[in-house]
Amino acid sequence: MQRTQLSLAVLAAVAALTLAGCGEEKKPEPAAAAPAPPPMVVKLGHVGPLTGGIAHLGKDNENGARLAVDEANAKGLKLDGKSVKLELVAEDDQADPKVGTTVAQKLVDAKVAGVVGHLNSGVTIPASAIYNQAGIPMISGSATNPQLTEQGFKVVFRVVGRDDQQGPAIASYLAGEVKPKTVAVIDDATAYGEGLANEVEKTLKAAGVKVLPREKGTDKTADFKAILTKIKGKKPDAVFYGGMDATGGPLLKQGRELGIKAVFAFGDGACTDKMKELAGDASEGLLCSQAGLPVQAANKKFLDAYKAKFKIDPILYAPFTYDAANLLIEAMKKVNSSDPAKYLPELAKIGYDGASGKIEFDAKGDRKDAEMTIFIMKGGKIEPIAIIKGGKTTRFEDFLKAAAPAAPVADAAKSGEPAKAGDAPKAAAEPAKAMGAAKK
Ligand code: ABU
Repeated sequence: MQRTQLSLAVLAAVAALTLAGCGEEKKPEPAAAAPAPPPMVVKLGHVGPLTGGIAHLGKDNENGARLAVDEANAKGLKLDGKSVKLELVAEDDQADPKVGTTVAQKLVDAKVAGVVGHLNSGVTIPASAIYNQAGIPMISGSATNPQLTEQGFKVVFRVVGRDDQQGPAIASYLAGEVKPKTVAVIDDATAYGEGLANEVEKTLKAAGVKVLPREKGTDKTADFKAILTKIKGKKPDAVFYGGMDATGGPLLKQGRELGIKAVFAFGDGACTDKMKELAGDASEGLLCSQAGLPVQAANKKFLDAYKAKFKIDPILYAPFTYDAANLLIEAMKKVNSSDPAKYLPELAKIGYDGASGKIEFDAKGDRKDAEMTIFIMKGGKIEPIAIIKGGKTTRFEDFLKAAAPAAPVADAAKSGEPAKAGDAPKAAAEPAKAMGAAKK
């Protein structure tokens, strides 16, 4: 036994000496590199109608917000020393106030850090109370009813103008250029449609224009023939409709089919190229307004990026929802935090150069100095005629020249050609001249 132990000890010593001699001393394994911690996920909500008659506008809004989020992620975002991945939580409010409050609560429960939306004023206003209760900032890129920012909610912002700016702008155009004696006003009984129609009526009456008793549809009306037949008998020179393009298209088509020759004028919700698809040739000569700069005046970087990502052009509010999402992100970056309580004060005082121009908010959360645009439908496309800002009217052609001298100019803007609608009253050749009542 002793001999065996001795032999083993000798063998071990020889082996150790041999290894040492060969320089094969066992080195400690290097510690494996620690995996990078996963990025902190910050959720941003987007809400708009993704189903129903104006789903195309809801999707356009969502695309704008998604582009901003994807760009920020691609660039890389760090808050408080941590890598951040933004996640867009997109919800469908079906343009319905009840559904809107349900999905607003869903977003609050999902702990989103901010919300872009909603699209419709009638949905945004009740939903805003839920975000306000939860202290979550929300920015609408399209809701124009003044009441939204008159509620005194500190979390509420919008990057478009208000209908008490838009209504006077389109009504002043009508009164000053089309010079109607009598105007029929129809609305869709929503907060937006009715509110805008009220503003238009007020301005027309102040300009001495006779306004017929109000006619009403809904945001789902498909057949306006009874209303239009009644209106036709009163021979108005112009018809104003407060509503969205999904109902404005059929209204215009049916109006022309019934032989109404009046100039038709709509607000922003029905100021899209979709009118050609919905109303066909009846859409030619339509006048309409937008409570912001036209989509074609959005910056090139945005327009190119949108087209590259979604393979279509933006429709209406996408530059505004893009800006809204970027505003939330910028405010977070400024305070190095996605905590709404920390970045909200920064958002309220932000100055930001967006796709839709320079953005600052007033004390109510409204966009300061929002532009209003007047358009005409020509050759199946809505084309900007004039921009109104701070009470000053600029022909779109001149606006573009001032902004970017080499920018291409739309045909209608070049000619300054006014509305033509069948045998409608002739408008003046200088569309911008009589406007200027667009101040809040
Ligand atoms: N601004 C027109 C469409 C959205 C809204 O209801 O206000």
